[in-house]
Amino acid sequence: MKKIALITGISGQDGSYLVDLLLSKGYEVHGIIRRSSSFNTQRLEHHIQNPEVYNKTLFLHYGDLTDYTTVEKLIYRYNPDEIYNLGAQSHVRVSFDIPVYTGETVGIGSLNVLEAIKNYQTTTGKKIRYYQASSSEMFGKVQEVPQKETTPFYPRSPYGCAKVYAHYLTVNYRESYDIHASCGILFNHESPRRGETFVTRKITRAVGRIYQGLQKKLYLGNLDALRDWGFAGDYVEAMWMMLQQDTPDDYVIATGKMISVREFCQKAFARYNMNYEHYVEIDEKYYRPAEVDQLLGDYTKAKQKLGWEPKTDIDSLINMMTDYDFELSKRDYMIHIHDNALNPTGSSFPPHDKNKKFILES
Ligand code: NAP
Ligand code: G4F
Repeated sequence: MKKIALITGISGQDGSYLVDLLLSKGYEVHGIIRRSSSFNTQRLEHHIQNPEVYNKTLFLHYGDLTDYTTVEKLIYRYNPDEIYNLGAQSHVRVSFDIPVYTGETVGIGSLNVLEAIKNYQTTTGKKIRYYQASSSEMFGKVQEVPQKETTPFYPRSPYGCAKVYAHYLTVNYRESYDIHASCGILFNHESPRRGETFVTRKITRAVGRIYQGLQKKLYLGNLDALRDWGFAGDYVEAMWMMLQQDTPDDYVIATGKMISVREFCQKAFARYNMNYEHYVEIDEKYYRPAEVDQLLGDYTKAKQKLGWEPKTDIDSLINMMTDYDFELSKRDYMIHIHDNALNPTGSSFPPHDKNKKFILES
């Protein structure tokens, strides 16, 4: 029988890759999207435009994690076998600006889903398997290197603190109410679908735009931070694998290798024969009140118990993202030419100013 999955955060990077995976496995997929004044479903467009898929095996529902009734209503209406809780205000720097909202989506949002599952299981006797998107950001000021499932947490941001809360809630609901709930402690994972204010995508977008003359400089914060970066497409497979186990558990998902933001820049610019030192400048506004200096994951448990291993190394990831964004920058260039032709006085909105900082925040 066809399995049914419910995904929160379906319009995000991971949500979109997970949809690709679950549809390819024959699932019926339901996702919660937020009402927005502008489009927020671009990452799902390839499915939305497919009449064989949209509203046949993929269904989108308006809702919000902070609204308990959203989650409860969808669970009772669609009886999902699996719930993947990926929704979050997921930007660490922004969590310092909006700590309360971050706590509400990441922390209370997860509690809403767990409570709804508990109540559903109690009243119907049916079981739902739950995936919690835990984060390596919980390790924060790392207490050992590399980090594994038993490494103590030391979060360094409102986001990290909220993720720790959601992580322990998941463990507690598993132990208290016999819920098949697993936490994936995922280290940074990236892709051409990564949000453009996360550092990797900010860099790969800039490479193409600088090459096309659409941008002069790339302004970044701490270049010395070290991260264990993997490919999002590989990581959603691990999420699915966790929910196929007889016993729920928590797993670190990582590549076991880390490089600095500086080295990432060097590799991405070098892909198009450019020296990053000519283009990258520091803007202190991108520094964080407390930084996570390094993250390096040990995925031994996932390898042994799930049979999961990363398939994409850092060089392949950088090339994938840089090449994708290079093509995007060609499109940007054509739009720029077109706008200038339509309005040679340059008074168009938005203005194309080469000296303007391209991305405004984070
Ligand atoms: P993302 O691209 O930022 O996507 C976040 C998703 O959450 C979006 O669909 C967003 O909707 C949705 N969302 C935000 N607030 C919501 C709310 N109040 N109610 C319902 N949905 C809400 O994040 P991602 O990279 O895919 O990450 C997925 C999950 O894994 C997140 O929980 C993140 O914290 C966690 N995680 C990510 C990484 C990583 O490196 N990517 C590592 C560890 C853990 P909109 O599209 O409308 O904004
Ligand atoms: O790309 P980032 O913003 O990712 P960060 O903070 O590591 O968080 C991501 O990974 C977590 C897993 O560990 C997730 F839980 C979280 O949701 C998110 O997906 O920043 C990476 C590093 C940081 O040290 C930051 O200080 O890059 C440094 N950085 C330097 N300049 C910058 C910039 N980060 C951003 N976003 N923008 C900059 O201009």
